[in-house]
Amino acid sequence: MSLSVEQVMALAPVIPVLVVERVEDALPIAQALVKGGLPALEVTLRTPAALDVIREMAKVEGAVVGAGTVLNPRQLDAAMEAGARFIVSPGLTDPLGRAAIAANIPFLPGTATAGDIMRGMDMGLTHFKFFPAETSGGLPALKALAAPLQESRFCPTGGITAESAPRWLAEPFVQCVGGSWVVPKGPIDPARIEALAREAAALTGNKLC
Ligand code: 3PG
Ligand code: 3PY
Repeated sequence: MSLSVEQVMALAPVIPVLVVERVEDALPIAQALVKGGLPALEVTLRTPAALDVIREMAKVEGAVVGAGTVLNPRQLDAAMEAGARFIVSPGLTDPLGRAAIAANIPFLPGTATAGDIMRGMDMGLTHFKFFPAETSGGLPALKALAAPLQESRFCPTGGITAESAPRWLAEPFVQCVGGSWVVPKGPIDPARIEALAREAAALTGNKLC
């Protein structure tokens, strides 16, 4: 079943950003995340194994596997061919934006300025990643950007933690956040990943955090 970008962003409050080096880690990681309540999985194309990791993770029941760090139309095609159901990029270029729209695949381009977002709006996009979220000015910056660009909805990513996520999720223009904290670096520990996923899946907006 194909989903809209809104539907992908509504699956859970957190989209785990995954950098997976070994194909054999794909199934245990995806199973633990889905079991913990995080079905939308962003597999970054930053390792030689990434496309095979997408293929493996796509076999996990309940997983909605997307590709991150997609930089150009060639990588978009490769990710879709591997089974990616949504596409995330660190920034928005014309060739990638047009290719994703033509392919009719949910696309979350990275934006950090009003010009980035306006370029996306010109293409008909309404949902954006805010990246790198903390170093681009954090929540005060996104609040200032969202005020004049009221139709836009965001998935802030970059420097967000389980502790800071509730502050972001409390804003009406934030649909979900992305982050790598749910799968700690090092040897895979499925029980720990599942526990971190469960905690992330339960996060809600909290202005007091
Ligand atoms: C990344 O670039 O890997 C993502 O933005 C996730 O960043 P994080 O490790 O700061 O969550
Ligand atoms: C991506 O992986 O698409 C990024 O922009 C970094 O999270």
